[in-house]
Amino acid sequence: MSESSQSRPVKVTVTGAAGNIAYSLLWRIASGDVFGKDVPVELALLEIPAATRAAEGVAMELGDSAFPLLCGITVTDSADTAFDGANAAFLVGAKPRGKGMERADLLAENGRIFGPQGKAIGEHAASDIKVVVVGNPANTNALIAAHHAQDVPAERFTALMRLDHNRALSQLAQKLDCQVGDLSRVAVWGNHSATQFPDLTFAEVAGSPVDVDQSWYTDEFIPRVAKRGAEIIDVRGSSSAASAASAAVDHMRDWVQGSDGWATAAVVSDGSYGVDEGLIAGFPTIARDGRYEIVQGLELSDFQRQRIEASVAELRAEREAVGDLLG
Ligand code: NAX
Repeated sequence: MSESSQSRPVKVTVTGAAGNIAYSLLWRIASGDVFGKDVPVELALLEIPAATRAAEGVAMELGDSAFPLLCGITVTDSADTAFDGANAAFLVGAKPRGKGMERADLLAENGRIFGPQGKAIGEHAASDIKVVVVGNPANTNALIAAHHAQDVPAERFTALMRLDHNRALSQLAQKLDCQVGDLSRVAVWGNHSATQFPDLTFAEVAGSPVDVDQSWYTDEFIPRVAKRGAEIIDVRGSSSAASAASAAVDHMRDWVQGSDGWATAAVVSDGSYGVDEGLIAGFPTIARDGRYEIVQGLELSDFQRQRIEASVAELRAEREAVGDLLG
């Protein structure tokens, strides 16, 4: 990490280490894509007991990849061990929605995972810990983890909305027939769910305002980005994994090394733009000096305010549903 000396390894915890996303993510971390090409990495892989053997297999393959920067791997089912001394954590493992499960049950089941993991982070992680929650419902899981991590500032807990951001960039680049790298000032507000608001109001292509017709924007672009996860499942036959891992790499790399302009991250709200203080919501952010800062001073239209409010209302309802875990 930027604040560590280059010879000291950064300690990184990944939960859900035997799962699909981790199978891409771990290789990117070990190759130096997140913390820098000259920063050694020590990995701690956390799994449930039934999957630790599979995680051992993942660790064997990581070893077989002979990464010069990878200087140690621990596989464990103990959160206390996994987060011991951690400088960064990717909380990927989560309880999937079972058949007939209500959203409130899903929230509660995941609360039972993210509460104890937050507590273990508070008790054992390094003082510079940075956490990104990937496991769904990511925003509220991050809220629960932050609540249980005593003495860790809430801004160290974030949730992944960079995949939504990247999906928005990709759709817009296809529409404008330009390169993703030509685009800037795109953001996704709210929850990592179908209520999210991918916002092109401030978007620029090669430094000039983006001009797209309103019906494409509201009837095609917004729903397509918001429901892209379901589209991938339909076409690929399983959920987004490599793209989610890649977005998690982008999220943590920018947090540690700084972003190139705007990037979307779900961070703890300071009350900006009418988003209730304390909720973990997607905002336009800029990462610098090891912090995600919410872009301030944007003038919002009624349309933007309504879209943001619809997603924030869902986050508020999720927070209420897990109220007993936040008491
Ligand atoms: P998998 O089911 O392939 O892997 C999940 C792994 O987590 C399993 O190996 C399981 O044993 C483990 N696990 C469960 N509970 C655990 C616990 N308490 N401690 C440690 N490990 C635990 O799922 P995968 O495809 O990797 O997806 C992981 C999560 O990411 C899911 O919740 C998924 O919904 C979420 N996603 C989030 C995205 C985002 O942008 N925020 C996009 C992709 C993905 O949908």
